Order: sequence, then structure tokens, then C-alpha cells
Amino acid sequence: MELRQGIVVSGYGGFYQVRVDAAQIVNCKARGRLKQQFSKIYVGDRVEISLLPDGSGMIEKIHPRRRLLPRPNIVNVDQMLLVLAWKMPAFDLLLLDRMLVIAQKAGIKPLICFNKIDLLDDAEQYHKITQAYQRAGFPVMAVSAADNTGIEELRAVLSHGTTVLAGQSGVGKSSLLNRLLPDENAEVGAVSDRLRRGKHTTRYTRILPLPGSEGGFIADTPGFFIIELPADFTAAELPCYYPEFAAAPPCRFEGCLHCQEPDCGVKDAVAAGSIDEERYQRYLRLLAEIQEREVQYR
Ligand SMILES: Nc1nc2c(ncn2[C@@H]2O[C@H](COP(=O)(O)OP(=O)(O)OP(=O)(O)O)[C@@H](O)[C@H]2O)c(=O)[nH]1
Ligand SMILES: [Mg+2]
Ligand SMILES: [Zn+2]
Repeated sequence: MELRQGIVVSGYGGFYQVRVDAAQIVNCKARGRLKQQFSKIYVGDRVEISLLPDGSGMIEKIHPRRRLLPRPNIVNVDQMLLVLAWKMPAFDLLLLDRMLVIAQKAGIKPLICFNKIDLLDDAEQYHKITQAYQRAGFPVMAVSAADNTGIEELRAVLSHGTTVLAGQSGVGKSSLLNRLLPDENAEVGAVSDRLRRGKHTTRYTRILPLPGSEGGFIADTPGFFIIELPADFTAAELPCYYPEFAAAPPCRFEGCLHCQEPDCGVKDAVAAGSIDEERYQRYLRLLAEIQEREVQYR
């Protein structure tokens, strides 16, 4: 039996679309034993398939996974484009910080992308926010799927590896995808005027090749609203995902959580203005959330 190597680029209703080369996508089912062995087959899974006489395929083997993300549900991605809208829906920096922590823990490079920059009405606030994240070491881009601002810069950043688009419903993930891949025609949904929320237009995750790139792929995903840190996430590891803390003066105590402890270099850096106060306050909220969970589970 001849086996072909491929990548699961989408999947629903028990079928998986497997891309075996640039020109061929095979509609596959999975062997029953695979479904027992792995509770789930993910978009992004590297697989081996056999071809059936009717042109469909059977997934025979799943290769080891790296970088599993529960939300959006995908594996083997290299970068995460964290998409926020300047407004409609309003950006949520606590959600952004959560996503930054989750991406880094999974070993995925995060990129921050402010979309709907055509709606920018407070340049000072925008600069304050972007500075805080840039100083922390995260790349920040300003784009507009509406008027094409920053799309070529975005394309350049996506030219290698697989990048997953992540963010709330309505921020414009599919609109950006359509700008990058004009042939794709991904469905775009209006943001409700009353609730200022997206309508969860995209239902399934799918991976598409970025034309003209050096093997870059991009994954459109359904928007989400809330995201939780993984259940095994500990308070002690949280500060590791704040690169700006590493540049602060040393703390008196080893394993300092930069909260109640005296002689804390991070708190000093916040007071001195070299760490963004608001991001630090959001850090404390996430820390409290994890500590509450740790108490519950003990
Ligand atoms: N003004 C403005 N509107 C935009 C921009 N990008 C997208 N939109 C609008 O925002 C709405 C939501 O866009 P989508 O692309 O469907 O958002 P999404 O993130 O894919 O949403 P889900 O699929 O629900 O997760 C649509 O009405 C778009 O026309 C932009 O850059 N500027
Ligand atoms: Mg969408
Ligand atoms: Zn400290």
C-alpha cells in the first residue's frame, strides 16, 4: 500500500481535508484505531494517508505533534498573529495578555496585529499601548483590511512557516485573510451594532498556502470570547512569559512573584516607569486567578 505524506488543513463531520502537495487536497476519513489512540485529529496534524480507488483517502498514521493549542484548536503552528480591532469590537488587553502567555508556553512566536486602524481616534492611547508591548519585546503591527494599510508588511511577516490568526469574533481575521489571499473569499460577518460583538462567522479552522511566499501558510480560525490559561498552569511560571520582567533589577527573593514580596525589582521598575503600569496590573489579575485555582485544587 502506497502511503502519502500530508497535512490536515481542515476537518469537520468526520472528514479531514489532507493537503498532499501543492495541487492536491484529498478528502479523508481516519482509521478507527487512530480515533481510539488519539482522542482527536487536529488541523495542522502531519499525517500519512493511503489513497482509495474512489479518490478519497484514509488517514493511517499521525506524526508526533508539537505546539498544541486548545484555542484556536490547531497543532504544529510556528507563529500566532494576535488580531485586535481598534474598535468594533473594543480591544481587550487582558485577553491579549492571556494569549501572549498561552502562545509563549506552547512555544509559538506571538505577533500583535491591530486591525481596523482606519478607525483610530486616539493616537496617543495607541502609542502608549504599542510602546508597552514593543518594549516588552513583542512585534506590533497596525493594519486595516478596509483600506489596505500595512497588508504588504503583514504579508512579509507571514512568508515563512505556519501562522495562525487568533482573536475575538469580529476583529477582522477573515477580512485580513481575504486581503492576503484575494482568491479565497472567506466569509466575513458584520459586527452587531448593539452588542459590538462579532457573529462567529468563521466556523472551522483551515490552513491555506500564502501565494508568492517562501512556503508560508496561514490559518483562519473561529473567533473566541474568553480564553482560560491551561489547567496545569502555575503561578511560578507566569512571570517567565513577561519578557520585560527579565530586564528589571533583581528581586531579593528567588522565585519572587512580584506581588506582595518586599524589595522586588519588577515593582521598582513599574514605579520607575520602565515597565508599563497597566500591563503589570493585568499581570496581577492573572496571577490572582491562577492562585485562586491552585487553592481550589489543593
Ligand atoms: N473599518 C474596518 N472594518 C473592518 C476591517 N476589517 C474587517 N472589518 C469589518 O469587521 C467585520 C468582521 O470582520 P470578519 O473578517 O468577519 O471578522 P472575523 O475576525 O473573521 O470574525 P469571526 O469569523 O466571527 O471570528 C466585518 O464587517 C468587516 O467588514 C478594517 O480594517 N476596518
Ligand atoms: Mg472569520
Ligand atoms: Zn519581584
